Parts: sequence; C-alpha cells; structure tokens
Amino acid sequence: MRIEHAEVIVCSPGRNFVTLKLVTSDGVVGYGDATLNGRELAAASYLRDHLAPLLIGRDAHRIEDTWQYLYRGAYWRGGPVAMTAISAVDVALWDIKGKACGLPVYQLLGGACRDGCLAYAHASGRDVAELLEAVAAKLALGYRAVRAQAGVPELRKVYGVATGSEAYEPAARGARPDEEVWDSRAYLRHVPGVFAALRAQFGPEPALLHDVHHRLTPLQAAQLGRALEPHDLFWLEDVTPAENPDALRLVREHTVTPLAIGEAFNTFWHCRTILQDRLVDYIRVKPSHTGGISHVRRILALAELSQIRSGCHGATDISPVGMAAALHVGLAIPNFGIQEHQRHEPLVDAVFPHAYRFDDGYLHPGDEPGLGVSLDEALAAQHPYVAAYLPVNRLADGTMHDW
Ligand code: CS2
Ligand code: MG
Repeated sequence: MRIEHAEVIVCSPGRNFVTLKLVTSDGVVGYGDATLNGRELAAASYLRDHLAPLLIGRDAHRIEDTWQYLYRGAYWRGGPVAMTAISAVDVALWDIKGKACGLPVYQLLGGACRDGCLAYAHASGRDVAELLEAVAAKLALGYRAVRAQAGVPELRKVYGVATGSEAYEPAARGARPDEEVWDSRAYLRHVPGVFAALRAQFGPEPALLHDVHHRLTPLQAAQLGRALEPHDLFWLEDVTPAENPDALRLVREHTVTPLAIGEAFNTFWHCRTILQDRLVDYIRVKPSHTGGISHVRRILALAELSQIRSGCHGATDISPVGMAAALHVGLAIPNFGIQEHQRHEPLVDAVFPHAYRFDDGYLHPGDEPGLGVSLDEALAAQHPYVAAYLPVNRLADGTMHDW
C-alpha cells in the first residue's frame, strides 16, 4: 500500500487549521493535524514543499521508518515547524493503518486501559462572580475538572479570560498580534483569593486547574504554588518559561502543588530533564506538535517510569484530528492523567465530522477504524485562511514579557 497523494488543506472555519491528507494506492485516506497557532503557513509550507514530495511512493504501513526518515534524515532537526509537520505525517499514517486493519487506532496501541479519558473544560471570568458562574456552567455540563482563569482588577485584559459572552479563543484575527499589559505582582495578589472563592462555592470535589502561561520567575512561581496549597489544585500549569526546565527545580523545592508543563515542547529532548528529575507531575505533550502518535507514545512511556501522567494540550488550535489522536493515545496508555477539552465551535465540528464524544466528564475516541475523523473539503474551502495571532505581552513600561 503506497502513498499516492499528499495534500495540505488550510482552512479557517472561525479559526485556522492546517490538515494533511494522504491517499494510498488502495484509496485509503488518512488525516493529520499540522496547525501551528499564529505560524500556520510555515508548517503548511514545510509539509507541502519539503515533506509531501518525499512521501509519494513510500509504503504507508512503515510508520516508524517514515518518522525516522523525516526526523533523522533532516540535518535541521526539531523545532516547532518541522515537528508539527512530521506530527501530521505520523498521525495520518496511523489513521491509514487503522482504516486498513479495520480497527480504531487505540486498538493498535495495545487496546483500552480505561473506559474514557477524564476531560477538563475551560472556565473564565472578568471578575470572580463571572468566573463562579462559568465554572458552575461547566460542572452542569458534566465536567469533573475545570480550568479556572480570572481577570485581575489592575489589568485591562488577561490572556485566557473571555472578554464577553463568546467562548474564549486564544488567537485573534488581524495582521498583527494584540498587545496586552502584564503585572506579575498584581496577578500574584489576586489568584489565591480566586481559588479560595471557588472552593468556598464548589467544595472539595471538583478538580480545579490553573494556567500561568509561562509568566513567572521561579521564586514567584514557588510563592504562587505555596499560596494555592490550601485550595488543592489538580495542577498549576506552565509557571515558568518553557525552554528552561531548570527553573522548575526551585519551584519544586518550595511547593507541593502539582505542576504541569509541555504544550510548547516539540521533542523528547525538551522533556528529558523534567522526566528524569521528576520536575512536574503532568506532561502536556500531544500528537499534534510533539512528533505525532509515535513520538508522544515514547515520551509518555518514559514518563510512566517517573510516575508522571499525561495531560495533553487540547486548546481550540488542536484540530479535531489532533484531538482524536490525543484521545486514542490517552485511552491506551497506562499513565493517562487528564485531557484538555476546549470545545470547538459547531462550524469546526461540521468541517471535521468526528466519532469522539464527551459523556459525563469523560471523552472517548469512538470505535470507527482509524482516528474516526474526516474532513468536509467543500465546507472547508468556503472558509479560507485568515491571518490570526496569539497576543504579545508587555509590562506597563513597554518591556516585552514572557507568556
Ligand atoms: C493554553 C492555550 O490551552 C492552554 O493551556 O495555554 O491557550 C495556548 O496558549 C494555545 O493553545 C497556544 O496555541
Ligand atoms: Mg496552557
């Protein structure tokens, strides 16, 4: 079964997605997600101009060999653009293998280790009252775990907080990124009170998560972790900048609040120190940006040896193809932790009809052969690419800040 056709489809049904479509000599179609938020066209070009021509004629069943060929074969290894492109090829080939065998991908990965994947929803509010309402709404939908983000009184706008009645979307359409103003001290003063209010309202049972978006120094992160200990967080995410795992050592020494990191990692080499030294409790690598199902599976197998669990990134920029891939892995690994579930808009679900489903707090990938996701190409074509960016973050004096 040879790969005969490789096509990159860029569409924007409300937000941008890059999808790889592979077709074999037997007519089997496989999809992979290559969406790189705010840098979509770079990943699309890497795939279209550099990888697609290499794929034509290859044996579609040789998933691992193709991964090695694209990763080791390139002198310039790693990085988000290349790894997102390789991820898409790998995921599309698992989709094809599943369809060729008549089995859902999770069966090829060893079969289900659980009945469903615990999911966490997003809730946010410009103030605490609005956040309490948002969390209550997610619990009413059946979620047992909720990520809570709140506006900070001194700050006009905070990343991760919806600005109106519409669902929160990380990237904004426009030729340039929005600029936000950040103040770590104001944020640190505010957050512990937010979680005290959440526990007072909802009691000890719901799992509560919080995302810091890489904005703190190690000492500030340690202070926050400690201040949140009485409120029993499921995890505190991305407390310090992602590229420096050593920053987490100091945080770890001073707090027992569970930590998560990894949504911006693209290979095992970003994870090595963290896994070896057990610097976090949850690792957020996912098939879409971290080398596909093949590479994520390896990282999570190593994570298991350190008692670290998965917590796959599942924001709206992970397409339904990427979500399905994460769910097949999540169902099959022994050390699954939790799956982020920032729901897509109905138009996105219409462009990518899928078998995965949410029920009573858990996601299940479904039992269709392959990933269980298809692409309505005619509908996708009605929604062409629109430039959109994640915001940038400055301090009050104009200095650029991490996020
Ligand atoms: C966030 C995302 O979901 C998360 O945890 O950190 O909003 C993230 O910033 C975007 O997915 C980046 O593309
Ligand atoms: Mg995050």
